[in-house]
Amino acid sequence: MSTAFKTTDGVKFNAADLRISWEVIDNNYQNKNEALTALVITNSGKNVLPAGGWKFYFNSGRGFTENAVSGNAKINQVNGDLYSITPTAGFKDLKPGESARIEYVNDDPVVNVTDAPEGIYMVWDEQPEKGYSIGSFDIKPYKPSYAGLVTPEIVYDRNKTVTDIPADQLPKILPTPVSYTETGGTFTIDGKTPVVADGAFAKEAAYLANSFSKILGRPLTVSSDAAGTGIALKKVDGIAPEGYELKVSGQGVVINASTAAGAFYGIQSLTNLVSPAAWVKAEKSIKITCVDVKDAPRFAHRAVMLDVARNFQTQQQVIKLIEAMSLYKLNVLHLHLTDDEGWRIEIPSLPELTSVASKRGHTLDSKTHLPASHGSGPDVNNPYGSGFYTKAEYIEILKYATDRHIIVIPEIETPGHARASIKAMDARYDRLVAEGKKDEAAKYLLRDLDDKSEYRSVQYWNDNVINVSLPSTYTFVERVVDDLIAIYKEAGAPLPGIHFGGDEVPPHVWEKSPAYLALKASHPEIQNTGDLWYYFYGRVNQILKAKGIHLAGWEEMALRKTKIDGNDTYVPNPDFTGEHLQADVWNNVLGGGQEDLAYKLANGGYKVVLTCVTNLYFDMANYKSFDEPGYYWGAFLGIDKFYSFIPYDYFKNADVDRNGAPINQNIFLGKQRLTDYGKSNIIGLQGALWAETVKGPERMDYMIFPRLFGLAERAWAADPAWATEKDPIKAKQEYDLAWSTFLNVLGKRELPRLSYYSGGYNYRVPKPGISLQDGKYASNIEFPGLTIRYTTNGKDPDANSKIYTAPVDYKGGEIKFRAFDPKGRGGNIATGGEAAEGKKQGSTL
Ligand code: TNX
Repeated sequence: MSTAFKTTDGVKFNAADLRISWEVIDNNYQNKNEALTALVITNSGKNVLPAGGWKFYFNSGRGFTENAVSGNAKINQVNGDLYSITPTAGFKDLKPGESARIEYVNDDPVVNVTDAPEGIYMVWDEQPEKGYSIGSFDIKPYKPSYAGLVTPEIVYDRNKTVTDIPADQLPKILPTPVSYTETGGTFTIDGKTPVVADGAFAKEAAYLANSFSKILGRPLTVSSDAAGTGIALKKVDGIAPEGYELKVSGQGVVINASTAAGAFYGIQSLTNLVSPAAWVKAEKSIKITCVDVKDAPRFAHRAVMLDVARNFQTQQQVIKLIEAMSLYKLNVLHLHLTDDEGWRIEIPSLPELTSVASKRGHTLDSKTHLPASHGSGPDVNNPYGSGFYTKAEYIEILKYATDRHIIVIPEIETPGHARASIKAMDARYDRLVAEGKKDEAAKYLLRDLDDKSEYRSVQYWNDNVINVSLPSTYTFVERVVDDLIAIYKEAGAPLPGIHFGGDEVPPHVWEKSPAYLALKASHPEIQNTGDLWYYFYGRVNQILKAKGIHLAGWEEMALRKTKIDGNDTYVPNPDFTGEHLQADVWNNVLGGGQEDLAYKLANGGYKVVLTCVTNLYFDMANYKSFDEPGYYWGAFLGIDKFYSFIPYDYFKNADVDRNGAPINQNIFLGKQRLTDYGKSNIIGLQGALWAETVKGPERMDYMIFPRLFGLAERAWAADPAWATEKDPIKAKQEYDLAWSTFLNVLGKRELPRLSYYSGGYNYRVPKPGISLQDGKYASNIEFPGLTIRYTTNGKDPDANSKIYTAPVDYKGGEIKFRAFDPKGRGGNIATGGEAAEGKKQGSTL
């Protein structure tokens, strides 16, 4: 995209000549708990930036006061997270080499880098439909001093409780099997070891033979000779579905299972027994520790939700996720394929869904593509803003997942969070109207053209809710469902359920829609717009039921809003119990009042997938620190939150609120606990990666790994002793030992494996902890086994810096510690000593 534009008064200015940086000036401006921040705009070109006649656009999930404190600009919200900044009379011509500052107030203090504006671009008033990329944007380092800040010193104290356990004493299968015994000795697998499989497990045998080629440089041979020794896959009745028995002895490997899924998990456990080093380069043979394992999962539904709508992820990246999920025995991939900011799957009958709504770039009307969001910028070729899976690509994903016993649940978000669908169907309407086909045009329309209702969604959109009173909405739903069924059929993939969203519909929607008023007049059960909710999901459920598919949704789908003593409350909607509706329940924000929602719904008869924001949200930041990316509206989520989650009693070890402050246990008084009947309705667990802040594959890996191990452990392994132990002291001792073992397994086995497995994952390498004691700097790391390196010359440690082995004499100046994975990939840096500004010590940035 060109960046030069000539204005009518002859001024030529190239937006690429602008360098913009953002900085925090005062994080508690005028003691109002608001942040004063600045955009510093530098003209690095040879021409003058005129004082006016242009705007900047940018994205942010935050709110701002309209007038810049610096008196030279106005900030206006456009829609959703898109804002414009218009220079006012106070903005002067910016000559080459000069900088200007726009200082403005943010409604909330800045917590981390995710709070910075993003995707700034420029638009000239005379050419409003065209956006120009600026030259560069950067975030100035900032050292906050807010409550709850996690410093490297605090990290040090936390890591201190982790004992270092020698690698040979660690269990070699994760998630933890029901029973696991090392029986002594090893068995050697080489290129000649045959795989001998029961006919029912032919596919699994082929998978095993192929997957070992990455370790041995050639695939294993599959033999039907039942007498041969090697790796035997045997069908044995009486083993739990998905369960298996694995025996490795000097004579060979035997995997018994009653189902193909069970045989597959036996294979994955065998793969897990292989030393992580085997993935670095192929060897002629590998030794496997002899074990006796009996295993079966705790929950049938072990899911990861991936949002590819907010920011796109490639097919390749989804396949990589499937690889890791299957190794650690997760079996459901819930793909959030549509939202306000994008539609990501080709639906052959409705081409505008992708030709228009899979693209983002500068636009004033969303007619050919959607607007910039989450920093995707003016250019429709941005790889995170734009993109979709063709039917063929999606089929490949499905086949890949099916071979690994993973079900892919598509999510079509309705009726809220649906701007992409609405705009696509508007574009289809416009096209057919222009062709003179008015009736055909309205067939799939998702909004009432005469609706004058005004609303703003939680994420500030004013036009993102499908009108559920229109018959065309149901024609659309059925069309999409039929196309999805055809796609899954062609892939040979199961489609037990479709997720229809049901998240966050704002107040005042539909109120002034003639279509709604007409529906209400003919349907006595519809008294107000709230009742439309049950009407809509009732109809969607009927559409799906007729096709043998169950309806899944976010919690609101299963709720009926009512009042108690005049206050709003929710009860499980009795209309749908008995319909086997699957509710993914996320809201248990501590102190928010809905802590028991998941238990209420399970007790009330809904099939519940625990997707608790306090313990299972991958998009939340790991902890409170400026350099740790991610949202934090629900909680800060270190891997300990995933690991320590107690599915049947998650109140039990809830300790801190979303600000990291200790919670008052009284918030659980009067809350529903899970009944035995309710337990039978908890079908599983789901970790969720929402993607507003996730641009590109590296960040996706960073947010998911290694927290995924905590999820896998809780979804698969039996209830650990510490979760049910009544004596708190004993429970704590049990927990501490289990936690240390888990972290050592990660640091010494699974993270080194992930560095190479399937091309390698960009998992989060944590910042080391540091502590100054008696003139020496000590350092430690959350995952014992990762290498810590340090420098004392002010430079950032790299893969060649000195390795930390014992406390380092401190003689003044800056000292920097950084952990590395086996490939030499470094994490965030812990800086000790006198930092550049003369502060005593703290984290970088
Ligand atoms: C809430 S949790 C949402 C999503 C956002 C997410 C960001 C839920 C069902 N809705 O739309 O992406 O927060 O954390």
